[in-house]
Amino acid sequence: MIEALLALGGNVGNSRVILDRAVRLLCDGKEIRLKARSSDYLTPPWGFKYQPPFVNLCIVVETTLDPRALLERTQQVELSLGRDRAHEKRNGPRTADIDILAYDDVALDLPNLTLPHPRLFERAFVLVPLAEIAPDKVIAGRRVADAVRAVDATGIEKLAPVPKPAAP
Ligand code: A4P
Ligand code: MG
Repeated sequence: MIEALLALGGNVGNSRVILDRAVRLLCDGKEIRLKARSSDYLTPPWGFKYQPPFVNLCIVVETTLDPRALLERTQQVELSLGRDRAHEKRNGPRTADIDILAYDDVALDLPNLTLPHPRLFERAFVLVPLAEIAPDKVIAGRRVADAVRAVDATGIEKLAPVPKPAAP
């Protein structure tokens, strides 16, 4: 089993419900096991500003899949949740985006997969949830808890857990 860190985000539809489904679809308990999950965060849109706020979260998983197979699996989950890459604008609205932030200490630069994720350290919407569950993780020589202090986290709001329906 290899440890991988993933970031999820979305701002179309009921993002908390959609991203919760994404985590459950992805982490089947066999090839991908959920080790830790951050809170959900409401985050101001980054990049293209004129769109609704996003919900973001991060997870730590253990997996038997190699990096390419893991990417394939994340893209299958995005599609099954209604993501339509053909009609999306870069940095624009989407139902569910799943990025692989890091896969063990692997460094990779393939046409469709760069590891660690090249824009990870610019993004408070990734670093804030990641620092909640993996503050001591070192990625590309940087400790997550240090990296989060270097970004502007203005407007990022930690959301309370979604209440579970009361038992009958
Ligand atoms: N790809 C390469 N490396 C990776 C990796 N490590 N993990 C390739 C995942 N994918 C990777 O991705 C484009 C291509 O990147 C894929 O085909 C894959 O082979 P994509 O998901 O289609 O496009 P993208 O995610 O829009 O690209 P990018 O540049 O990563 O954009 P963002 O930032 O993910 O854009 N604001 C807030 N607050 N929260 C957000 O979650 N997200 C975006 C979306 C914009 N603004 C946001 C948020
Ligand atoms: Mg993506």
